[in-house]
Amino acid sequence: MNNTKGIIFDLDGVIVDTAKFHYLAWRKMANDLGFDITLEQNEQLKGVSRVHSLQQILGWGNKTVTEEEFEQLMSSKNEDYLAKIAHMDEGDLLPGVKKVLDYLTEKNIPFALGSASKNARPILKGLKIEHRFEGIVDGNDVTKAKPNPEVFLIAAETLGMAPEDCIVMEDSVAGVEAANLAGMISIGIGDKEILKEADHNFSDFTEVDIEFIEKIVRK
Ligand code: B16
Ligand code: MG
Repeated sequence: MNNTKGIIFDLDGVIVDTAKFHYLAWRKMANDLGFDITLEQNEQLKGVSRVHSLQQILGWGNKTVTEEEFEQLMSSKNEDYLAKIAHMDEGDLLPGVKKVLDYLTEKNIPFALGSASKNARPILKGLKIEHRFEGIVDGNDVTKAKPNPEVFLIAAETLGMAPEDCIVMEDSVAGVEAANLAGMISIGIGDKEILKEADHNFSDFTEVDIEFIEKIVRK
């Protein structure tokens, strides 16, 4: 039996800085429709599924579109986003992430992915870390988006761990809420003021030291 807890990583904004590319792609779409979205508004889109992000953005711009146009906007935003992240490789891991993943692997501490993104697998492949996750749960595997805890509960199953034995690393308000609702330990990566509901906070992974990980994974 494993005597450590498990870790569930969010992807965008935690392992890799794709958040800025989501923003640029949504912003371009909004601009094409005749309005703009701010960085503050973008905070509310982090961790939020593609469908819900578009609904939210169209609401901000007071735009109504047909179902067909909605699908078209989602797919052109995604194409634009994929073009922006096409050349990602190991060098795009956010600072400090590799050190933590290496430590977890060395100590046999299991970890999984719990991401809202439907593009998670190709991104992990590009980063060359796909094989290191015990389980990968992404936007293709869930029916309910964050802040619903479904993605993290399935990720806990892939780890064979009870929710209270899982620690979630998240950069979004919706994701921290999902982790808390799942009964997991939540760690906010990013602005402490924004992620104030998290159990622990760090600005980024360079601040997360090995002693902290050692302590928090202990059962
Ligand atoms: P996609 P995460 C989330 O990923 C992003 O934070 C969010 O901005 C994005 O809209 C969502 O994935 C869906 O992404 O369009 O690639 O399916 O942070 O949960 O890893
Ligand atoms: Mg995220």
